[in-house]
Amino acid sequence: MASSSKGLNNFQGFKKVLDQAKNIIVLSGAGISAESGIPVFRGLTGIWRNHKPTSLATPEAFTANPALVWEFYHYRRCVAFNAPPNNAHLALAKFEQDCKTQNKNFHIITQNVDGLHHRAGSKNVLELHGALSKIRCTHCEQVEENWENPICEALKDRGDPNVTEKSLPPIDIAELPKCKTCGKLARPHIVWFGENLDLNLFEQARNLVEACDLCLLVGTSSVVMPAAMFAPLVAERGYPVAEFNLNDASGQENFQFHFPGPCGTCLPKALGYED
Ligand code: BV8
Ligand code: ZN
Repeated sequence: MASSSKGLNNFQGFKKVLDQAKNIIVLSGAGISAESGIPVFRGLTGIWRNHKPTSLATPEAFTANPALVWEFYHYRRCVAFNAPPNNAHLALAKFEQDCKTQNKNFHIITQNVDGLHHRAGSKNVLELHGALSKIRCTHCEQVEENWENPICEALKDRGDPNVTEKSLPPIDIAELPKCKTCGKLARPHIVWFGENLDLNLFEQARNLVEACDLCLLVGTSSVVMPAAMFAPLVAERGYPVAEFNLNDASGQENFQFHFPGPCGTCLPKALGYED
């Protein structure tokens, strides 16, 4: 593939930069999990009973109809818990091991909540927006891991993306997941739109962004703040950003490298694991 001044498919140039870098970060979004069969976030629109995910992933939606929001997350848990990590996740997990032997720092900052980086074997992962496998008490704020599927009896056989809501019997709030500590209603431990990120996680991510000398931006439409400002920050600091996306998502001219195509193919190739 021809490379151009825009660093389009410049695998050789990227490999040189990669070999010299000492503090590498990956910023990943829903596109890295697409080849695992998980619908991308903006692609989810209309997939789940014609609801826009951005209208369900909000505290207001949960207050208004906790059962509907829990059905949405029950569906997402079913899909994510049964999805295998793909070659992009696996290549990053392998690369983390190689960085360790070469005394390089490597971290993944992900917007995804599907847990696939961990399942691929990655250790240094910051889950900026939380995780489908965690729930938090709406009363005492206790956070617990929960892989049960269904998470509660009332959600068994619910969550079908194609069914018309009206045909379903309502789920009483008392039947929804509860906190194991105080027994009150639990919610997904996920950052919804309009909610603050965990400040400690955000600070950690900011520090990694300020300290890195190479940033790989993988499978994100770069529209959700504050995660979308990280890669441009690296470029403004004068360090290389390599974007892996089906298309030229961010359109950022000051990103040094662009690898258009499925990241399950381009990323292992760029990291030198596949020809
Ligand atoms: C906050 C959990 C303050 C939920 C998520 C107006 C303007 C600007 C900002 C705002 C605004 N109004 C409100 C805001 C703030 C808002 C925001 O950004 N809204 C957007 C919609 C405009 N942000 C917030 O509310 C955040 N909170 O700002 O608080 C603060 C600030 C700093 C510090 C503390 C507090 C909270 C945002 C978190 C929302 N929660 N997730 C859930 O998942 O259920 S975000 C959600 O979108 C997902 O996590 C998802 O990961 C994320 C971003 O989407 P992408 O990952 O990029 O996915 P998308 O589908 O969009 O794109 C997929 C990409 O992959 C595409 O480019 C596609 O081409 C590519 N692709 C597809 N297949 C492949 C591929 N690439 C390679 N290979 C493939 N095979
Ligand atoms: Zn509680």
